[in-house]
Amino acid sequence: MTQMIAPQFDLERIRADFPILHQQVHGHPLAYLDSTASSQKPALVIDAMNDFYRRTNANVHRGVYQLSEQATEAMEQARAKIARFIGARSVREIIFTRNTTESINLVAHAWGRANLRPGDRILLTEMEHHSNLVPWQIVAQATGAELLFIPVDGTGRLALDGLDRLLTERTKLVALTHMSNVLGTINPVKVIAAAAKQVGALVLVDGAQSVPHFPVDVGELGIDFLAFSGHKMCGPTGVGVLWGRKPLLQAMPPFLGGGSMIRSVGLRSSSWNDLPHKFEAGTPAIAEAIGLGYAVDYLASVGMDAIHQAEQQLTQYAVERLQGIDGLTLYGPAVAERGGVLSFNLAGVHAHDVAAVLDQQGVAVRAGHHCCQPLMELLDAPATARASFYLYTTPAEIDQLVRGLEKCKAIFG
Ligand code: 7TS
Repeated sequence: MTQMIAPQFDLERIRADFPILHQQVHGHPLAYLDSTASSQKPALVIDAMNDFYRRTNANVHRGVYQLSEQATEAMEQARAKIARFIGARSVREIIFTRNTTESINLVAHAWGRANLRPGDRILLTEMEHHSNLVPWQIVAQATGAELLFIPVDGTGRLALDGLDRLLTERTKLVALTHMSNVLGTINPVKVIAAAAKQVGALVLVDGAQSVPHFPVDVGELGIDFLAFSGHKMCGPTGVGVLWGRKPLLQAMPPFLGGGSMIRSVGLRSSSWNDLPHKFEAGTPAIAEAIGLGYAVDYLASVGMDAIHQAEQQLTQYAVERLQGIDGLTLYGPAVAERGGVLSFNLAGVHAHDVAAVLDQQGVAVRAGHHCCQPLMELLDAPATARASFYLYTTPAEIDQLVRGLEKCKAIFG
């Protein structure tokens, strides 16, 4: 069994920052193992939003009065923090959206409808979340573009040996997840982006599971668009981010029309505001954007490298413990190529029953298809149970998971 190396941060101090973690569920300490679906929030994020509503609340980019200016300033500071966090060259490249899903839809509709022609190709992978699949299906149907897929091999990694054949001058966009929310696989985005550039294709990365868990630098990756969600990275729900390279965003038509996104409006036509406002129609999620800025501060203060290292340690420990359970099938690649997401099934027990029994033991895991139905078909599993980790997860919670699974086996024989 692996000796657990202590993380580079004080785990108990980190846990003290998250008020929700300190409670009992069904008479057991809560073991929250569903951060892939949504992370918990540190008190400083909750307090920042509370504070905004108590002291500064007003609409942004509109009023000339003090509160509105302060609200605008706070939101723009958050944008600047996020730009720094992912290595964006300009704050204008940070578009606030509702979530990863909306960020991808923005590119699919604004860029896709303007640029895709019949016969053009979009290259995806077989492990995409529905939010990086369905928007492309809709846009492909509207434009006559074709969808191609990088296959997933038996070990849960992308099979890249055929990449040369899949990428041609007809490929206009490659859109892929940085880390699978089912298998935990971390994809070699930099390598794939370099190959895509050889044929002149743009690259969109679904960073919903990467930006929260390890350092992501858009320049270093050589990509064109990055989509991620605030709620998976210690921030609130209702706010997400699209990063795009400025010349691309400037050339794209708007996604949604309305207030804030215009320069001037006539009865029959209008002109568009500068970036980022062109893509931020209507009143944004102001408190949430500010909260996300604080979440980024928090993650940066702990250190993204330290978070990644701690999660890998924990994953190694969890894999060894789970592999010790008779009848348990664990999906996905070796620990070196994955993050803290473990999907599994217990022989003869439906994943939903596994999750229900675990809940009785205070362990929160998700069960189902995890919005990846095509991948589940490949795994030949209608559903999996999934335990996922974050910076606040402890080895004791993994032990609690393992005890819960033993209980599950006892109940279902
Ligand atoms: N992409 C990936 C890789 C994801 O894991 C998710 C959410 C999304 C996109 C969509 O994010 P949203 O914030 O727009 O909803 N994944 C999950 C999950 O695995 N369980 O619940 C949500």
